[in-house]
Amino acid sequence: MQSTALKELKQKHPRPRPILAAAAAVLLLLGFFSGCAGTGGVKTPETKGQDADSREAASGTRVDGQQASPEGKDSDSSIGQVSPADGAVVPFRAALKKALPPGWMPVLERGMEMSLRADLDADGDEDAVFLLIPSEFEELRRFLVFSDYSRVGSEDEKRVPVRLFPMYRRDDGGVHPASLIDAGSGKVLERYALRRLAGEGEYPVVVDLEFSSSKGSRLFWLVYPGTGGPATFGLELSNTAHYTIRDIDADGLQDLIVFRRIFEEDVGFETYLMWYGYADERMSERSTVNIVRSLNNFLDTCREILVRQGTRGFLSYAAEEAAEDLPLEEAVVRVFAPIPEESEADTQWICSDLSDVIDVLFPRILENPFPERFGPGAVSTFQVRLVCKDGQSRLRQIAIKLDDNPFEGRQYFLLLQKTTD
Ligand SMILES: [Ca+2]
Ligand SMILES: [Ca+2]
Repeated sequence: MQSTALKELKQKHPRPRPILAAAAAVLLLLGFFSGCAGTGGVKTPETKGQDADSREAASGTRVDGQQASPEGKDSDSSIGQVSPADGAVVPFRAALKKALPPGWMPVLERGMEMSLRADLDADGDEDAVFLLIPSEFEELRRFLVFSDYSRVGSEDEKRVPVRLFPMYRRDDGGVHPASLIDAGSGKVLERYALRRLAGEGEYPVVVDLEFSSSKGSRLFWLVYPGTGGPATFGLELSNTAHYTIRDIDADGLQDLIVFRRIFEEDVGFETYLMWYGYADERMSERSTVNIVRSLNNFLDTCREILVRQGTRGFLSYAAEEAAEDLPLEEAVVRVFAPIPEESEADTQWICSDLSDVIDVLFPRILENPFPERFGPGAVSTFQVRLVCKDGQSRLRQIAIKLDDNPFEGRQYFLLLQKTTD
């Protein structure tokens, strides 16, 4: 599915969201979790992890083995008449026609009922999930129209309720529709795709939807653990929030990290990082940290330790671990590196002796200094003033690293910077 691939691409390189007035900066973020009806019939998860999209994209052939006809006609036959053991196809679309609830219609792509295909219940047979909208929204029936981001700005567009309609294939070759699942509603459906949190061929499998509106976006996941019924997970994100998906704790499962930027009287623009992860067959919130307040706290503590315990205590608290292996003087000079544009005479100088460093003045941080979509390598540099016992002082540069997993262990540390020689 080309358009699905495009959506994925758009998620990785999203267009800038419009910045709303401060009054509209109120952010609503809520996670909700609820179980859905079980799918039953669970067997050993020995699935192939192929999904319909990749295979369709690769071969131009429908997953069920049928060529998409130019007219987009569905030539499926009746339900459960053909056994997969015969090498024949499973007629998901025919089953959809028979089971379609009154008042609902499937969203189409290239004239075909759009579905995601994967072995959702891990019984060895591929299943399908169709996307339904109310019949009154017929003008949005084509995914191309429903996903058109330019509709976000239009005033009169109503939110469209969306239902997921899973269908499970059984050993007898028959197709069994499950209950409709409320996937929420939205103005523009930006993405309808499969996502595998543990990698290709592995569970959980996620049916991933994202809606957009002028106020923000809404994420809906239907999470199939491979060992039972799916669980739902949703997030409402205002325009001052966004998310990234990556394995933040390196346990092999992708995580969802949300960034919320909020103005707070005593801080400035604070940024919260919220970690949602998969455990116990569902997505749930793991941990939350803030950026600005915790960074100021870190710098305050660094200063306190330097003043009270001197440079050695300071380094062991504040600097990256490799600093322990360096001679004290070199470590100090590399943590408090010369300002690049300073003259050579200035660059080597801190104090006549390390024990003469009696204070350090850090800047007050007023907003998140790290790249919005931080990842490994998120570093921010600041100028600081080192004060010597003789009353002299010098500007130096520190490089603060936000840890790759700021939710566990220490959130920040100071990097050893390059020396000038
Ligand atoms: Ca299955
Ligand atoms: Ca993880």
